Amino acid sequence: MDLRIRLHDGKPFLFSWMGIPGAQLAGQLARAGLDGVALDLQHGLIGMDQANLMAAAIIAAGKPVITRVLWNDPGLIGQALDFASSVIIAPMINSVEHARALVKAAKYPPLGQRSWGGYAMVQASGKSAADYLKDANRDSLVFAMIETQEALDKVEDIAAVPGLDGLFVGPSDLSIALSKGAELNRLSAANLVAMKRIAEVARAHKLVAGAFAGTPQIISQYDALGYTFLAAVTDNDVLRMGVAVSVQLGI
Ligand code: 3PY
Ligand code: MG
Repeated sequence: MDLRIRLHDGKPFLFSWMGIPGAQLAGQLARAGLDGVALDLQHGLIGMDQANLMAAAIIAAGKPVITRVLWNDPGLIGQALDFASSVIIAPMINSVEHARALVKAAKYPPLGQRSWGGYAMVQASGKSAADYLKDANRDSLVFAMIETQEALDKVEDIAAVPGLDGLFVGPSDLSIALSKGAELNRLSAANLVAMKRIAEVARAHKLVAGAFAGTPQIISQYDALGYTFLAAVTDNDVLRMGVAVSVQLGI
């Protein structure tokens, strides 16, 4: 699958979102039918030593690895790309400077200054090192998280940063920011207004619009606003709901 073409084809791309470490679980989720698996290295409990094993299990199942890095830091972004993440999501991108630093860390020259090294990514691509380098800026996609008032104020300028591939809304943080700390509500009225605008800005700049959703109801509301790259369900919720359903059925 050509991920860049797939992410721009306008159809929903739904992925699971993992915070629990473990390659077995990652492989199972990758085979469970969604389009990809995200590793949450910001708020999940996954360290780099587990993340690379989980990435290998996801790739072995034929799915792309999406990594939400701990922070917009060139070392962390480089490691996530080296263990063969196809998509980087960076939290709290609040300015043009943050977005430029993100692209600089994630793309090779001439777009950025990604450092060469590590071979998991070359092996996972099935290409020679030279061909991996040739295609890397196209095949490794970078999303800037929009989840603060500052980011919202600057979203047009952030979206215009060359080399960025998408905007990814963190609707929990966004709702906290827009309510000045009063509310955690991924579907708040203020969120929906802001998210409609963010999706329009993304479209105007030919960027993919993504967001953390987490439930079928939220997926359909964000889908209606123009979001196609959606975190659909978390590992924690799969376990919690699985237990609840099993108990109801008396299994
Ligand atoms: C948010 O909603 O703030 C996120 O970062 C996604 O989990
Ligand atoms: Mg967040």
